[in-house]
Amino acid sequence: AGALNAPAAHLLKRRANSHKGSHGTVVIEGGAPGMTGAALLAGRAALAAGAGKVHVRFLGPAPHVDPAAPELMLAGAEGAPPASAVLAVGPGLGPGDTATQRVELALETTLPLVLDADALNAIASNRELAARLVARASPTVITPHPAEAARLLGCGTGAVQDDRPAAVTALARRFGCHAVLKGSGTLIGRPDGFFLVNTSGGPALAAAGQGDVLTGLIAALIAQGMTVAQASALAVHCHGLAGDDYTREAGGPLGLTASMTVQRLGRVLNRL
Ligand code: NPW
Ligand code: AMP
Ligand code: MG
Repeated sequence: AGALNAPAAHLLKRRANSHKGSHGTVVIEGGAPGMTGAALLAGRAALAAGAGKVHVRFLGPAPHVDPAAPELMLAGAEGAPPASAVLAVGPGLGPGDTATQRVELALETTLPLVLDADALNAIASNRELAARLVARASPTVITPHPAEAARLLGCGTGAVQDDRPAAVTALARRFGCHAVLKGSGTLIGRPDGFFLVNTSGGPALAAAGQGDVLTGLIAALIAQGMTVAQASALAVHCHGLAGDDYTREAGGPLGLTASMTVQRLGRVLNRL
């Protein structure tokens, strides 16, 4: 996935006179009560991956500031989102009518869209939302882990894991979008059935919030000019490299938190 996407990495090279407006605005929606951290992790990852500006919109009361990333702009998710290059919905979004409504509104926009976590669970449990995703013409990527993929496909997690290439192909074909089937050997599928296999990453990434970081990373690469397909593959590859770097330096996979992965994104991306 990394080698095939080397040309896309050039989009991250900065002109000497670039400014924050050159690097795109990301909007993240999620962070229901009890899962505020998921949306914050996605937002922090988007900043760390070079997005010009990042708004995080919460389903519950918004924190006034993220002390670990005061650069983030935080607000409630009601109403229309601010103008942006890309919208990512799902980290910590939670269940319920408000979550469903956010996914519905996101599908109506013409923005590139990253759908993760509870946005996927909403689509899996609502035929109307699933039909809207299928009908969506603008670039979209869904990023399920195996259990979320199973919900989307109406099968068990075991069936997904028994034939992951078949599962990623089914997801991309059924929903007419790009699909990232996460887990060991993440697969990145296109609607036409072509898929890439990622070889970076390992069990250091098997930790809470790592998927939320990946969502913010994909969104940041789209904001900086990559297509959804390029951003998905390169983000998965780089997320894995951050895990591999940690494992090498720490002498093993234990101890990498999602917050630590965020701190490593700049180094990994600058290396491309
Ligand atoms: P098992 O246990 O094997 O049967 P859920 P979630 C499976 C937010 N978060 N390979 C596994 O099933 C998210 O953004 C908030 C195989 C596992 O138990 C969501 O909005 C955080 N199986 C919400 O929580 C930090 C795999 O899926 C089950 C697998 C719920 O998301 C955490 C869990 O899936 C979290 O990100 C793999 N590689 N990976 C925060 N700090 O605010 C997963 N599974 O039930 O969809 O729950 O992923 O925790
Ligand atoms: P989530 O379950 O949504 O938090 O996503 C977990 C993230 O960590 C995904 O990007 C997975 O591909 C990655 N991950 C988890 N476990 C492994 C593993 N054993 N090997 C490689 N990547 C993993
Ligand atoms: Mg997740």
